[in-house]
Amino acid sequence: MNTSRIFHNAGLDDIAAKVEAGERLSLEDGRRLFDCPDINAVGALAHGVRTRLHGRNTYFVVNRHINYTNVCVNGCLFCAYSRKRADQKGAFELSMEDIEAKVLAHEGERLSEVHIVGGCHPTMPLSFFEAALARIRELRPEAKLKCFTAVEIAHFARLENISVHEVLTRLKAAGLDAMPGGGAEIFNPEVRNRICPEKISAEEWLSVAEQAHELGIKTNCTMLYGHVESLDDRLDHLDRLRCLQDRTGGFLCFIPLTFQIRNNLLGLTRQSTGVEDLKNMAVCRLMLDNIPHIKAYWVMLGVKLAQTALYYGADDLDGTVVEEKIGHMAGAQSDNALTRAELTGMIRRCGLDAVERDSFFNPVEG
Ligand code: V47
Ligand code: SF4
Repeated sequence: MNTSRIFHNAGLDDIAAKVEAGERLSLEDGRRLFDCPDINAVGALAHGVRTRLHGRNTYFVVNRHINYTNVCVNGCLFCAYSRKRADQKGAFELSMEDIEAKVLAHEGERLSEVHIVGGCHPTMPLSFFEAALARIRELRPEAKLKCFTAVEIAHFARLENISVHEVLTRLKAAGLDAMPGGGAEIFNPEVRNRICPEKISAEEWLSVAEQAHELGIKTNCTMLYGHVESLDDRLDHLDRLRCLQDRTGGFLCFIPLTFQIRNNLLGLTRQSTGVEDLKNMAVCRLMLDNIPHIKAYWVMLGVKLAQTALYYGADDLDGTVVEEKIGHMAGAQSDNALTRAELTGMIRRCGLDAVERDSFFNPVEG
């Protein structure tokens, strides 16, 4: 059966025509895609966009994650990773020496990215992070530094009693190249109030991202889904991201984060199904018409579903990761790390072309 027949049978003729013409989909179109029972038709539309943008190229990065602390003043109810106080069981704080040791692990292997995020610690000063970035730059000059979510940036500003602009300017001067996309969760204020009442608002998150973009700092963006939000909340979230992207063009990659249910304080016990994850991936690709890359984060999805998602709109798998904590403390079943060879094999065995990249999606010679 050809694809136009598939779209016709799924009642998606008009949406397929818009996608073909490169027209923006409305929120109603997005809702029809979510409600369409034919997951393969929705996936085929998204795969068409992914192929138009990237062909068979499928990106990955040789990176390592460093979580500098899980002590966090925010106490989001979905978060299994954080601890309110440093003396609580399971709480940790890395020293400069700990960070250096992590950066120097696997010293013989080229590292393209260091991804640093942590809790909003009540006392760790901005000067510590400036010194850490400068030290990592010295130890790993080849690596791009993708560090601190908008939530952490806003936290540093509050803690130091300075503006977000000043925090960003100082971190950029210390070596910050780009920022990861965490902390966006779901922008709807009622949902935010239920799942992370202490966290910065949607407006503040978007404002930090906008200020970073204005300073030439590219960022990623995320959506945490599969908890208490509705499908319309997801669409509102995607719409707010693409509206900011229209203004700044500063988002590189979007990562849908499927909620991991273990150890949450919301009483949620239902893990999203693979079908829901794939449908969501496809709808995100179709709605975010101005964000170049969509990531299938293997840590949260698991390797096999991440591979399948490469045919539902995703073009990136993130990377080697090494020592992921946030998803695993919430029950993610994936390994803690993949090697370059494993990632390359994972992609090639799906019939796609593996492209090793840096944080900006520039190809890196393997
Ligand atoms: O902001 C917390 C989420 C995020 C859970 O930018 C959870 O390249 C699922 O943003 N289940 C941090 N998700 C991770 C993140 C990220 C990861 C990889 C790459 C990039 C990138 C960004 O993790 C948090 C929060 O939204 N999170 N708890 C949970 N139980
Ligand atoms: Fe803190 Fe981030 Fe966990 Fe919220 S999600 S409690 S901000 S570490």
